[in-house]
Amino acid sequence: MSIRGLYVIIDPDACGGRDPVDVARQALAGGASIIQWRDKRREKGVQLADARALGKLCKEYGALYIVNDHVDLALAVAADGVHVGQGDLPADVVRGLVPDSFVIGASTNNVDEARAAEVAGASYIAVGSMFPTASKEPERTRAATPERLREVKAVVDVPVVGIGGIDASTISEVLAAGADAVAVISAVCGAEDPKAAAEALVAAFN
Ligand code: TZP
Ligand code: MG
Repeated sequence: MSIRGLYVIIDPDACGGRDPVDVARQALAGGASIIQWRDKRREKGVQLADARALGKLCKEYGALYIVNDHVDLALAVAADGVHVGQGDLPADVVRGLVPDSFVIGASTNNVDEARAAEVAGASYIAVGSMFPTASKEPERTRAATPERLREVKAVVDVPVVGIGGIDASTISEVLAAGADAVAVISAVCGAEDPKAAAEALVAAFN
């Protein structure tokens, strides 16, 4: 399974009170090829049922399943991979804990971080924030640009994922900069019709 296409991050906070598993089902029906589970609020034991349900859904749809932050939760729900930020366990440490085939995604903001993450064993590099976003706390978000993504794409061999403030009106700019995949939260989780929103984003890849 490759890192390509629409990457939808399912964050319960962004689902407008709807069941995140239902939102994920709609995203997959709309053509998402990668799903990430991201729950910044609940303890891992409390997240477990939703994280498992998402894994089952991804198998049904043949989508890649990634868990944010927590390598133990990712392994516990038999996810395909884990996504780590600059403050999480680094990719080289995670590599020592997971099977060889495990996908490790790394959040970066610039060429130096991207290079370091690749050397540490990341399977893909996310670059953000492409545009302003309300989905992440401002003090934890650093600005990047599609041009920055282009620079990263030029120096790493692993797939590059654009993230942050991407919607149907901006996705083409990120793809034109060389993104292999595009990750979104609000553009799908916050949409009235998540399936239609996913379809509109997927259409930009064709
Ligand atoms: N990392 C960088 S920006 C961001 C994350 C998790 C938030 C993406 O959410 P949205 O709603 O697609 O801007
Ligand atoms: Mg993290």
